[in-house]
Amino acid sequence: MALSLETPAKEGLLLFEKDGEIHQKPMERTEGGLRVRVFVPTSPFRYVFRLPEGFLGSHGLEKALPRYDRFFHLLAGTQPPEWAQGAVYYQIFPDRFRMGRPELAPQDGAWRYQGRPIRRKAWHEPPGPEGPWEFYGGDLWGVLEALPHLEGLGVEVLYLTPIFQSPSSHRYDTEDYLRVDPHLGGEEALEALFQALEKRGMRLVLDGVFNHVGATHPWFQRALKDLESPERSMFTFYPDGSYAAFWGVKSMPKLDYASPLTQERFVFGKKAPIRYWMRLAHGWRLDVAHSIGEGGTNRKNARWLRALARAAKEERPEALVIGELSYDATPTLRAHTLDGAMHYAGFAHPVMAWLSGRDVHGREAALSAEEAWEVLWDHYRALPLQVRHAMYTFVSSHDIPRALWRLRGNLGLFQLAYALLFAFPGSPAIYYGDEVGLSQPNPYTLWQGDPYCRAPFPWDEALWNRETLGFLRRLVRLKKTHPALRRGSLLPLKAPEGVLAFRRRYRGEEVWAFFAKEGARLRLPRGVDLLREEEVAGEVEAQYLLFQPLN
Ligand code: ARE
Repeated sequence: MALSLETPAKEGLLLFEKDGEIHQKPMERTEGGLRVRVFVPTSPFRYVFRLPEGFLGSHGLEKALPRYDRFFHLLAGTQPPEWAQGAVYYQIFPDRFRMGRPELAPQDGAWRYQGRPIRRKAWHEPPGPEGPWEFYGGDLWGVLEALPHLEGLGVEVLYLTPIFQSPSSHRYDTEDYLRVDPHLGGEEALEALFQALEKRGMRLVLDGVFNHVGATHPWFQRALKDLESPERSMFTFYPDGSYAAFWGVKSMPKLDYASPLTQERFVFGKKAPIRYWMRLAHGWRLDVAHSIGEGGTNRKNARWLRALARAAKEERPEALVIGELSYDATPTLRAHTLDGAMHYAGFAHPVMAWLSGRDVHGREAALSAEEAWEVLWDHYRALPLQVRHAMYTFVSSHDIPRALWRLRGNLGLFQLAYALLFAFPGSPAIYYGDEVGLSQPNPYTLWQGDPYCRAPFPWDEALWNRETLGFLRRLVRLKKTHPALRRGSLLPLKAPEGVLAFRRRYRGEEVWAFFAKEGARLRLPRGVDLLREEEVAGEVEAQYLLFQPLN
């Protein structure tokens, strides 16, 4: 493959690791930079450039040969699909987005979940503490109906939290992987939605809950009741009769991937859901990916993530498989596993801790702009090159409190958060409702995401914040029309204290981004304020600014 580097340097060497040795290859001078062709024998392939002024690796120029974890890290073969590079997502929690067919909604008390009857709520009621028991009746027909709204916003990929048959309203405790929940409209609705998305060139990413099953799943029921059943091997039972489960939650027994039956049913078999549904979806977000197989950044975890990703790609070569990696995602992604991950530790957490002064649980977490930047920059550099633009980045999700609420309704800061999201490398995700200013119903003292961040989408347009909607539309458009924002590399930018700033660059196009919680005075050359679409130069007061220098 060809590696090139934009540099005025006249000569340079490529140094790369192979069979435990560092090999070198001279680079050729071409217009605009240096270039070298190299056979990539191993994956990951680690390399640095030797330039007259020093060694250039993922952490910038260094005087001495850097440590391996500061080499550029390339994964041969696992390229995230082209469509996922910097794509704009929209996340939907199906029970709460839109009711297309009211007759499909579960009736009050229709069944019992963990011994208690489920509840039917009216669309305008705020979610209460009974989260998983509360059903609003959103369905996939509703999502289909809402496509004009989503197209208007400009989003390209829909990510739906689980849609397969489950007894709870979040549907993370699957009862039947091969059945789209009838209350969501069943397979017929999924098929209709998929066709409609394809027609518009949009994509669909589903939530793959393959770390655990629901306790009501027949496989688990058999394992529990019949010690001789083959299903017994799929789970881990302890001598006292208890069993391994997601976070000790009994309704979510954890799958044991050492079992050939688990492997067959979730990875290799034709009916493994990850394969089976590739007919009606373009990709997967793997739930609790950091824990699949065996938790932690170890080989067993990496092995099964890799196998799952391969299974999806065997059915659909253009499939995307990203993971929910709740903590540092970089070691797992460097181990040649997935196309990307939900960027909690390297984006959502530091950004929101900086802007709100609190961590995701509401504890005091006073990060400065400089400290927040250090976290972002550190994670970015540690990511393999290919996955950087496929990272699922966000500020709100179905598991954490909504950004607007964390920022106490401060619209300026909320817009800053979203502007930063769209300016940063990755695939930005809008959590349903954020675009119209949906917040949380509970008082600020009760610091909780789930279930309060899952309020129904307000379809009464009188409740919408039009300014926020217009603002997000502009951000989406900028991401889609500026290659520097979509595909560009990330570079630091000097700025006054308290300002988080960086540059993005792609083939000659450059965008500068500035973010200051308290606002700041910036000195700029002549250029364009991309959000306000006006020329600026000299001193500018701003809380956030996406700026394109003119030369
Ligand atoms: C339910 C109730 C909760 C209650 C909980 C425990 O709703 O109020 O506290 O039970 O009894 C799903 C449902 C949840 C449900 C849960 C358990 O959506 O509503 O909670 O099942 O039944 C960590 C994990 C990460 C996980 C998050 C939630 O590492 O894998 O916590 N996320 C996935 C999904 C969830 C889903 C499940 C896992 C289970 O996205 O929606 O929950 O299938 C910081 C923290 C991390 C945390 C991360 C993200 O980084 O340090 O610990 O991740 O934020 O929140």
